[in-house]
Amino acid sequence: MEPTGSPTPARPVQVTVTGAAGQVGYALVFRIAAGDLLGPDQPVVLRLVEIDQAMPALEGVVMELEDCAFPLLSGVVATADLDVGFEGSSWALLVGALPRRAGMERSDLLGANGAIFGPQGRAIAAHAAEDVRVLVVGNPANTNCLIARSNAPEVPADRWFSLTRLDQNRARALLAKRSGVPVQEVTNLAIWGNHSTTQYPDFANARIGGRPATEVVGDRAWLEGEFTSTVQTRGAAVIKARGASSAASAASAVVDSVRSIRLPTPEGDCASLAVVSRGEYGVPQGLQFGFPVLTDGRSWRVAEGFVHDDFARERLRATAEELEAERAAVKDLLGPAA
Ligand code: NAX
Repeated sequence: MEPTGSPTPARPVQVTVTGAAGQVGYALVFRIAAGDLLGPDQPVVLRLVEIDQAMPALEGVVMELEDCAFPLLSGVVATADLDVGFEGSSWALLVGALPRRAGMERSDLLGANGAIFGPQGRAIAAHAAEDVRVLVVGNPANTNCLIARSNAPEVPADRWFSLTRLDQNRARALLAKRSGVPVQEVTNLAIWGNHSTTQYPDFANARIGGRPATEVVGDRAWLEGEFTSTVQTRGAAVIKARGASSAASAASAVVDSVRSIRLPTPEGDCASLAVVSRGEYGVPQGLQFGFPVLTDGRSWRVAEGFVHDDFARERLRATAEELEAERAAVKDLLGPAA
């Protein structure tokens, strides 16, 4: 007989991570297994997806996961088969992608990655759990997400997200450092548009200690110039310094993103996520676009009331134009839900 008063253990949630043997994957899966993603009481089964060539390395990751003896890790599935990888998945974190190689044009990169994300979208629609939510990390993340979503018309459009949280975290940290305040005092910081150098880190609507960031910083030229370009090019700066692209900070941003989707947004703040545009703020419909998002933990909406001056409007126009060009470049890969 069960001892009385013992809580019923929660059923494990299936979490899929593609590209799990890569450097973001390696920084991410241990945090998920430790309970950072879904909380300290929620057991998980990790479904790790890789390409055939990376399966031996993935086996090593699995060994290390076992060697951590995580109490919340109910099981690990390592596979190169998408149908198995997405079976019953409630969270699909699409990290795996092809890196840009020397001589590759951006359109080649879009095409090569698009060929990965169409089949993944179809496999998610066919095999994932009814409540599946998808977060795309692999670059070009917004357009890869659009490709996957458009190939999965059975999965509602509001279940698809791509990562702009790393940019938001970078921007918040930079403003906190400049102002000499703890990072949690920097709130309401939206990243608009594409996860690329055209993104707009919206300092004008951000707050520091509850006051407008523009007032606290008191240096508009720095905000429009050095601040904006530092956020936009931070990824390249990390590569230059480390000899490899952001990994631990990217994994941390994935954890933050999922938490910001499944937990209510704190009062006066917003989550930065790229979501399907329904035309908010004049953004072309159907793009996967970085917006400030508010959620109650079940459904989300784009935050209203962000004010844009000419500088901001021009930034939004440029990043929307880039995403429209990306959408045009992959039009042959888009599915029926585009
Ligand atoms: P790595 O090259 O270290 O790892 C990528 C992994 O994906 C490899 O193990 C590879 O075998 C696997 N892979 C390739 N094709 C696959 C497929 N079809 N199915 C399953 N797995 C596949 O890259 P890493 O540094 O981990 O970065 C992963 C992706 O995240 C890249 O596209 C990168 O550009 C992107 N990033 C996006 C960020 C964002 O903010 N949106 C920030 C971090 C990161 O740079």
